[in-house]
Amino acid sequence: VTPHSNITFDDIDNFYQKTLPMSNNNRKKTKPLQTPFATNVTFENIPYEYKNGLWHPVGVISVQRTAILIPLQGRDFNAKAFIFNIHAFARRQLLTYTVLLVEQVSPRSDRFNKGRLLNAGVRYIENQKSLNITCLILHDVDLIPENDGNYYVCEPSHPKHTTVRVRQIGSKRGYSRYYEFLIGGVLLLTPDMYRQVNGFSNLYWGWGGEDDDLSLRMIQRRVCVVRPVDAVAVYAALPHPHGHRNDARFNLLAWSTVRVDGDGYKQIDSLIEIVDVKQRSSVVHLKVNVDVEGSE
Ligand code: NGS
Repeated sequence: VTPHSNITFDDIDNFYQKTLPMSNNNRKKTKPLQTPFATNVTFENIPYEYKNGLWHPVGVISVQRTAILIPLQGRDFNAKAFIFNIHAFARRQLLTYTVLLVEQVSPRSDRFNKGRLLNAGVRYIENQKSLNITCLILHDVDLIPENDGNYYVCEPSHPKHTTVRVRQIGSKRGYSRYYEFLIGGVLLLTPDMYRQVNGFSNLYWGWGGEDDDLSLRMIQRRVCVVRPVDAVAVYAALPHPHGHRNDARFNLLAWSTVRVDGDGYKQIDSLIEIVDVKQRSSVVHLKVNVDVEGSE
């Protein structure tokens, strides 16, 4: 059973509108949301208000201004479960934040281009100057953080990779651990660090490799990635079918470090077009054509 597969984004908006226009006095009692992995998703004790494009905890000044970016292609069922959980998680940590769904639209290719989506999402954030975002969280849509001690706070001069141990929901296998080099899944970094490595390569179409490419960029630019301790860096992975593998990924990786300056965030504007921006109560939903005519 896929969690929340039968609800719509409008249902989520209604839920937020009823429960979250938040000042201390006008909040209504609501039933906690039930999900298979977080049984008590509730916001009631944490007053929040939405102003100038960000969610703010009332009476608290957060240490950072955070944008959570979720690249997306055809996994709405994961996105809905994710959105419920990430708001609750962010609020328990008293973050000042926004959530951006960056969804791929591509008339010419059905291959997922996560690098272009994230570059586009970061550019969008950077263009919204008044948001003044100081921490970017690049977040896979299928990963639900399970420990509130996994602080979604950027380190000033080190990217932080937080998906250290991951369990598949519905599997008996327990937590797996990945290779040391991996920085995919969930990565926190400042906009400055993102620019320092020129973001992601734009050339990866299909599943795999774009995150390893970023890892190589960081090594080349002498950027050292840190991780939280094992006990808190735990995630539940939502079920989903697997995407098309990118057969070209190993060749691309071989030449990754020579492309850093010429293929990445700086080059994104000519490759993509934001075709729709929808401000919902719970997320900003961008639709991005990652494959505009004439781009390679
Ligand atoms: C590696 C992929 C990464 C991917 C990682 C974990 O093999 O892009 O697996 O994948 N690298 C290459 O293919 C070169 S996961 O188990 O999360 O689906 O992130």
